[in-house]
Amino acid sequence: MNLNELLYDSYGKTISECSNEEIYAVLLKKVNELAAEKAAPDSKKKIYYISAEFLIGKLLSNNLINLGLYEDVKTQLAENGRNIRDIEEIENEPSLGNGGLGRLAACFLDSIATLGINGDGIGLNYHFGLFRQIFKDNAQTAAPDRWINENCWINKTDRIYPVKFGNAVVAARLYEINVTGYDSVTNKLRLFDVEGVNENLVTSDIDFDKTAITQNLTLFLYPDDSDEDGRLLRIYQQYFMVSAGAQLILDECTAKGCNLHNLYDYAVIQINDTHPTMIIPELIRLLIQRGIDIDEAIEIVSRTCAYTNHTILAEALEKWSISQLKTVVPQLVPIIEILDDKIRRKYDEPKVHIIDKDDRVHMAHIDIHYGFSVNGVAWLHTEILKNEELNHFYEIYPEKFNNKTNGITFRRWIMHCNPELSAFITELIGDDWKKNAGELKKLLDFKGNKDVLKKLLDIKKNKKIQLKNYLSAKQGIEIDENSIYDIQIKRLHEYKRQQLNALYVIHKYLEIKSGIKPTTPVTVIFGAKAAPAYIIAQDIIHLILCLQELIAADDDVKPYLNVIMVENYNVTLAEKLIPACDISEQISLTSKEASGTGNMKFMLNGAVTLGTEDGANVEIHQLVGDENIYIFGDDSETVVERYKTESYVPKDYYTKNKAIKAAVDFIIGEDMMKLGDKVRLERLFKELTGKDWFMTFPDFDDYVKTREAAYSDYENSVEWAEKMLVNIAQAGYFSSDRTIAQYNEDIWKI
Ligand code: 26Q
Repeated sequence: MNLNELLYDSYGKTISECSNEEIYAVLLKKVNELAAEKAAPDSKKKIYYISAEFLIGKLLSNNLINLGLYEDVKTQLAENGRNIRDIEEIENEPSLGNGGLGRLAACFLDSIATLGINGDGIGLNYHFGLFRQIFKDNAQTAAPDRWINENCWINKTDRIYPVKFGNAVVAARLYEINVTGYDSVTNKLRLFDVEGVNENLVTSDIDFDKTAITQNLTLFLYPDDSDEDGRLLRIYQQYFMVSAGAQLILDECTAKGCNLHNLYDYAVIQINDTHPTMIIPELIRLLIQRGIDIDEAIEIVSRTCAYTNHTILAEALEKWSISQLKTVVPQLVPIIEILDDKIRRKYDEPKVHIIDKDDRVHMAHIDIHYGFSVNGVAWLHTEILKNEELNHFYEIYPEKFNNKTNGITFRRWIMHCNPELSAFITELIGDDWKKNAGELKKLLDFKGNKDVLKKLLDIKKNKKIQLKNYLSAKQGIEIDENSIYDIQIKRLHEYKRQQLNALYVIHKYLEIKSGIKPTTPVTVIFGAKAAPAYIIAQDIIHLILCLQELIAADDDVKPYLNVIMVENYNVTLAEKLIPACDISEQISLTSKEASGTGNMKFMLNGAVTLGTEDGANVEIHQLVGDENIYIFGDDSETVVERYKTESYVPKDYYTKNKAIKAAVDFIIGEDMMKLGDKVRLERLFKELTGKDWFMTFPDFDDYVKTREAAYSDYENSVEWAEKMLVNIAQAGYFSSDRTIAQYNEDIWKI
């Protein structure tokens, strides 16, 4: 690609004369053309990955890497005094997801294309992605995040499908984003948008008229489901997505010669959590409409659909009431009733019925009964599904249950975000690891090689300086590159236990105040958005922001401990934070985090995990061994048992354990009250001492001890670098290429 020529054709200017915006626009257009030329050849069978979220992140560099153009473009820019990182800055991040589930879908699309598998994503073209987080008075506020402009990656098509609701018919227009594979084919992310969406419905912040369905369907990605209007809109969104998606799938299959009786030979539909579950009754409805009898329609659809579960938190499992469904999608209700009736005739156990005694439809139950595969997203998670949460279903259909441990795309999560480390790895073991991640194991040969270990430390230091400069320039935050970077970045949720990390910070603060000072200073970094309606999560953010302010103003403590919460944590920021991290905080209450994927990104970039034996941490632990991970906390049996027997009383710990009492009391102590909001801090104090639903107190002592052990081990830089090396070497298993190969081998069979 000759960038000067391209720019000259468009603007009559050279690289050095063009603005960053102009260079970005020209690259976008050219990359889009080149990507389209690599469109995957049609195969008979195709995978449709349907998901309410695709957290794709910025695409320019990702696409340049996948098309093999990155180095060339970077060099041409550099030769003319320009930096590709400045061009990247122009792109708006499409935040079309809340967190892990959405980001997983994006990594999967990358790997599906990379493996040359014919497969597309199906989702929604939200005009505003996840809200932009702005801190004001030590609290989170939310602003709309518009990402669509004339220079973005969506391509409009002329395909439109009608979607019929109880009270309206809307037109779903298809938009497409090219999904490039690494040195491979291009697939598509197909996003439906309602014609006539009205951005003026937004009143203030992220509030909008939730009842104007025909104008608001694709206005916002949902950050929560806090009120009735909101919940109804969520059902409208879901049906809009699955109805248009089902029509698209049937169209494509029939165009390839499918007679609908053999749909499963042409399509496999992977249902990403229960958000797209209505595609099952919708497909059944469409097949009946096209002349197939209901029993056969059910059989066909059951052989086409597979379901992935991402959570064991009961409150997160979707249940819609029959009356809600009657309002939004009355045409599906008789079908759902038939699906339920068939189950009731076979099984007396109410726990496996689809409609419960309160007339609520359990969406996951539809997927399990009427799909051919049910998978969890990490070994422990799948075990808990089989033996606890979904045990009644497992006893009926043991053959449907399988595990697919999550993975991440190495193109974004090392090659793009850490080119320095990538280049060094290639220097040591050659280039094959980029396509065959298992090759990273060859790095183990360099254990004990002082030069290699030193170089790893140098690269880490360099990334720490880059992060320092970025945060200073963008957020006015100052950090010390000679400190330990201890990072927890993920959605704010009580089960993920940012509050436990915050209690440690208080404990450490008090220790420093009493004269016990760490050898190496520590920078504790948080990044997290909280659902606007999730009050306790907001309170935890408030606590952290107050601690940040308190410590920054305390000259006794500041040189040893720095606490910061980055604003508006998103994919773009993750790409800067992860390569700079020394210690990766993965401290969810054991049994609660289905997998986690941040844990994998950190290890790949040479951070060492401090975590519980939860989700994919279990597999990380197995791969790296006790020496190269810091594990603490109660095991999942203990936790599950404690819930069952309701035997946990936080007050017992609070009164008996001095360190816990001191840290928790501090929340409502004089210093914090001066800075913070009394209502928030007292509510959080009460929550912890009275409920502590995610059991931070029982794990507190072990957490402190283990964290101190990690800090102490950090002092021996050679030994630490060896831990980094082993983590990188063993991260190959967590390539999403491996995950997708397993989905294809066991489920999709394309
Ligand atoms: C549901 C109803 C109404 C509104 C929103 C939602 C909603 C939205 C997003 C429910 C759940 C989500 C997202 C869940 C999620 O991200 N789960 C994570 O999935 C990752 C990928 O498998 C795992 O690694 C994480 O452990 C899991 O928490």
